[in-house]
Amino acid sequence: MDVETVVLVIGANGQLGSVLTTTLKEKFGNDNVIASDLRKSKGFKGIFEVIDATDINRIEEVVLQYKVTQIYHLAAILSAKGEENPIQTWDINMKTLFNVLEVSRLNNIDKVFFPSSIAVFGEGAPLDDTPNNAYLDPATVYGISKAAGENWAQYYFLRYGLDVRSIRYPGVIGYQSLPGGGTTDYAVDVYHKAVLKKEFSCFLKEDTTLPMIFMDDVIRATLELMEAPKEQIKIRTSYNIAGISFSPAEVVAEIRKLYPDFEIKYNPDFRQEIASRWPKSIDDSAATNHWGWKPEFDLEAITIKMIEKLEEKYKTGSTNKEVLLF
Ligand code: AKB
Repeated sequence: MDVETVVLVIGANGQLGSVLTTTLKEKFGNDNVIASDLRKSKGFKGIFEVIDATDINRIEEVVLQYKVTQIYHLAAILSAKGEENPIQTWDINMKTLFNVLEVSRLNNIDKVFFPSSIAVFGEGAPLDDTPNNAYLDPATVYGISKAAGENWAQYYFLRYGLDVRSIRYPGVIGYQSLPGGGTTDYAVDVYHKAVLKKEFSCFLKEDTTLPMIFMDDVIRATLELMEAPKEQIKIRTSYNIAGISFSPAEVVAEIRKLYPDFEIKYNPDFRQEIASRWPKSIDDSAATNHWGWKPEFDLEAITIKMIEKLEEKYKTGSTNKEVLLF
């Protein structure tokens, strides 16, 4: 008899974790998804366990309690925030990953998901159509931790047969949740400001093109990767996936089709330095060839959906606070 899938999501309060948890609950059932984070978020419905992922015993306790079979490890300190305290960022990002890998190995977890990022690329990689196997010389501690993490994921697969799967996420854009501490976060905040009819101050220059992806696409990519037959997963470090590439000027032009008076000012800060070393566009042909990846949302579709959903949210008061992430 097949063992029932029971999923543990570590970092369930985050931008991606919160949406992924909801989708996983729809797929596997409320009783088979254990959300976890440092604290329970207000109004969360379902099974929730407080886990500090730097504590290996606590992860193992929850894994044993619920007979967990899959772990999605989404907790990490992102690129911009990570620069405030590089050694602490390294310690947290690596310690939490090692804990997840070790608990998974020792408890025969079926599958582990570990997100990597376009932050693994640096000056040694081509900026356009950056290939999956480009040279990795990241310039942020977050990028360094993700590049190292990818290699550890592969190590656990090769040495112990642990089925760890990974995607290099572009900047993620969604209306459901807020990002925090990333360099691509402007591309979420800009929509909130447009809907709130506020001027937007952008911390990147107007022509800074970066790879981005819509939340629906990124959730689908993650589940498609995790569902793919094992033999189709031929890259055990991490897969590039592309959504759409655009600059702040391009997103503003798109927003102005709906809000012609929308104003933006450019005040580049240290995040410009980070962004200028990241790819402008991504070659995701390996993901396409190996497990059928194909994005659906372009900039126009993203903009229409973001604005429609955020207008709805602000009207019903389900997002009542102004977004001040930066
Ligand atoms: C960040 O900007 O740090 C993240 C990422 C691209 O991984 N959104």
